[in-house]
Amino acid sequence: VKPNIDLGENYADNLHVDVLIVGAGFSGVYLLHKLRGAGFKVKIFEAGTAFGGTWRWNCYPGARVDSDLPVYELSLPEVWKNWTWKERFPGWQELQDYFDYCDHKLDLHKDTAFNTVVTEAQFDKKTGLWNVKTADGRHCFAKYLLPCVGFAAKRYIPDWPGLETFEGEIHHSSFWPVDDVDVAGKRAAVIGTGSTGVQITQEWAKSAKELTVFQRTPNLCIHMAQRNVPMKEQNNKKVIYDELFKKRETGFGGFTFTFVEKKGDEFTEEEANAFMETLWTNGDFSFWVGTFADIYENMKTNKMAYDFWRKKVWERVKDPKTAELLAPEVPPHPWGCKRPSLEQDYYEQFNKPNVHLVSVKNNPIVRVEPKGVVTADGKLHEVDVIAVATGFDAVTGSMINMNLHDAQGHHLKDLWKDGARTYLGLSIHGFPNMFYTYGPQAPTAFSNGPTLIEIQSNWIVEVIQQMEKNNVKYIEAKEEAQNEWADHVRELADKTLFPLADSWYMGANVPGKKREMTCYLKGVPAYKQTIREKLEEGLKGYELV
Ligand code: N01
Repeated sequence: VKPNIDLGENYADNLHVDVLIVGAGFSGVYLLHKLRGAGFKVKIFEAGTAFGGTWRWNCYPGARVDSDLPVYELSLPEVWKNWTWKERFPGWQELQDYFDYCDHKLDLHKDTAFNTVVTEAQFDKKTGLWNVKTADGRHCFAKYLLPCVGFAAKRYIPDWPGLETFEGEIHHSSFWPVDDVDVAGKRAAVIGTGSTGVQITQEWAKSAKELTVFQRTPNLCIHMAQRNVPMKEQNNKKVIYDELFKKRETGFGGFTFTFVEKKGDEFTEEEANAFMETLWTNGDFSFWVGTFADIYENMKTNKMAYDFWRKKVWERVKDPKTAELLAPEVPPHPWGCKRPSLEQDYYEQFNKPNVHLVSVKNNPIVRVEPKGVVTADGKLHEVDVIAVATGFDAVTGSMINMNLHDAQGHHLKDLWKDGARTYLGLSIHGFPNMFYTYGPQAPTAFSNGPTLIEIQSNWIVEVIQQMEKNNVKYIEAKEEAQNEWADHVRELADKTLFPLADSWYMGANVPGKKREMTCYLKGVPAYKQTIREKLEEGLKGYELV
């Protein structure tokens, strides 16, 4: 059957598969392996040149993951059994090696087309097929389309006038040159102090002649207890890996730890300090998503964490003015309601004479000139190299970027102009037979990646298998069910302190973007239970044709 939508030049020569996956990061790799194993004809289209998704693009200096091993890897024994990491929090090079190893073990490349950018996709209800077009004019027809494009595929660069006139070297962190950028003997600038800006600062402060860090909002960073993990230690622990991979699905944030049951005011001051000290010593995200039960609901508890954190920073920064900019007395937002970064020696960098912190909170960057960056006070900050670490049109931007159209031809961008609407953070009404991972209205920003990705992917595989068994042509999320889910996601957020922060979680980092919570805030275990229930109740909320 030929779809009646703009066929390729020769339909018969086009690619025909059961499942087309877009993106070759954790989700794409896992889904390809699982679906192929279940007997489906599957292909991946990947814009980049190798496996790894975000870890191929974001190869800026110091890029490393904030989840410790072994939770930040796939639970596939054929991969983890003989794979050894070097560091507790692996860097981008190691992660790239890991993905190459996945390819080696799982033979992924034979079903992956690299350098393949999806430019348009639409489902045809008559044929029950997706028609997917690529930048180089290819077409693929697939019964199922799985966008696995992550939450950070669309970079955000402020529209500073004069950006193109800069005479030095300038790069956004997510489009970093593979050959890196040498700042030795140069004047460098980092714009933005999110997780990316913090990591670049830590590196460049050690090699640049001068480094200027432009900070709009301080990052409330947690200390990372980084260390080398000997192979023997990892191998000894592998006997409990299966157990750990199950356990990470029970933690709110997809980690093996979770919030304690006690609220802040159920601790004495002494107990609370001792508790926070223990979490701090862990040097991981337990200080963020393994802490007081009510930290994101109760301002008093939240402030207790902030004050503890602030003291830790002040102990490390010598100049009080700089310390006040990095860790102000009045919190810039409730603690943890913007993504905290894990840092190793970020704060110490500001004690160096070659490192300058410029607050652009009340004195914003107004333009870029050939010689550098100009702030509102008229000052030209002369630099040779700029790292633009201004983040992403996060969570919703990745899929909008794919130019997806619903079955009637509406662009996803228009459908979401007043806010994202999804069902279960997996499907969208009007987009039959499409399931996405690690995107809007799922725990995404609040979950360790591989944990959520596996939960969602296992669900997707099961749904596809059920559909094929029952000869279902297509499945589509019902509009009422979608509205209910979208409202639920918002209501959950409204009970918390998260809407008080101007974060990318809230879409607040991109001018003009609808301000709303983009992710599901009830935690990974509740999410897993809910999506499983819908499946077991006969795919409640979906229409099956
Ligand atoms: O982006 P961000 P990111 N003038 O949006 C500033 C993951 N990640 O790339 O806070 C001046 O967090 C902006 O200021 P403000 C992780 O989930 C993980 O750093 O909006 N500054 C902010 O400081 C992370 O959260 C890892 O006031 C401007 C920065 O740019 C997510 O990716 C590593 C500005 C953007 O920070 C995104 O992180 C890296 C302007 N006009 C990333 N516009 C690890 O696991 C924006 N900013 C370690």
